Amino acid sequence: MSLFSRLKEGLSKTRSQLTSIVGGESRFDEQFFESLEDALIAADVGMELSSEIVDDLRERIREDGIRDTHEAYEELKRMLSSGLNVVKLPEDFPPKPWVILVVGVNGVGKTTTIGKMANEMRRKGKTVMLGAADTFRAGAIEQLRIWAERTGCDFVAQQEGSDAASVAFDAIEAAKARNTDVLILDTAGRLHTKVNLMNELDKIVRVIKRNTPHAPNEILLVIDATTGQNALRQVKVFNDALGLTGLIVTKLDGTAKGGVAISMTRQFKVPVKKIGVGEGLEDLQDFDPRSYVDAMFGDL
Ligand SMILES: Nc1nc2c(ncn2[C@@H]2O[C@H](COP(=O)(O)OP(=O)(O)O)[C@@H](O)[C@H]2O)c(=O)[nH]1
Ligand SMILES: [Mg+2]
Repeated sequence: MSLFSRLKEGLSKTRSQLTSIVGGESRFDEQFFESLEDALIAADVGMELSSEIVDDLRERIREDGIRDTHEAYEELKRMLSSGLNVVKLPEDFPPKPWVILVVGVNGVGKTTTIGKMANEMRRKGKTVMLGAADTFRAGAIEQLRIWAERTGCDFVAQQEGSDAASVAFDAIEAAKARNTDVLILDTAGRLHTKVNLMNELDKIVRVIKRNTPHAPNEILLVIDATTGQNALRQVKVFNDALGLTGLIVTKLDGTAKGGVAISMTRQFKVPVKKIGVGEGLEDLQDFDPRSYVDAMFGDL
């Protein structure tokens, strides 16, 4: 399957919800705009942003003399994708090691996404090390070890309950010693309190920086698309605490809420760099706004 068809399949629920709400409107009147706004809200674009987008569209329609629902829908897609930037993870990783810290609440898909990213980088011929800085549960360490084996990566871990920053330190030292291209660090999504978690993550960042001033090169927050608008809250909390370089939106397969990728980028100016469209090794893609918007909206 091509990347676009996989994306299209992933976003099919969002798309069919959107087109079924808007598609019934053949007349080009107030009702059309109301349906459109409802559809955007249902797809999780967010209340405020949805009404802003529809207002912008009305204005554009007036200026350009657009006269039917199909043309208006195409214009909407153009507007949305031009407002989003393409920001990819770099293909080359000087200076070594390129350190990626992956953060996010429990169950969003951090460890799985790390496996997928590692797979992609290995395919491009990079040497990759995975560091198990989620020391909260033994299961989490084991899960990452399995991904390291599957993808042919080096693996660094300590025992369950050990200091996460110390694992990060060990891993970065090992990556330097082996001249590894990329080090990806997994982290916990839940500790006894949220304050504990943010302190732990902050400590990991400080320990990495002190050891290797150019690192961490990326701090990526993983967001589960099915979470709904609470995702925005997560972006705010992690971004305020750590200063994110990018977002990864997972579980876009089988959710009707693909709009979350749009509302997050608009609100926080933190780019979506990768999207997850399934549980398999290959189910990770770059975020390309035009393809994303096309797959999400389809044709009316
Ligand atoms: N459908 C789907 N499931 C995913 C995706 N990414 C992760 N998952 C699943 O989400 C669950 C939690 O993933 P995990 O990586 O353990 O999350 P973590 O707690 O953030 O490390 C697992 O069952 C994964 O297979 C995705 O893109 N699509
Ligand atoms: Mg995990």
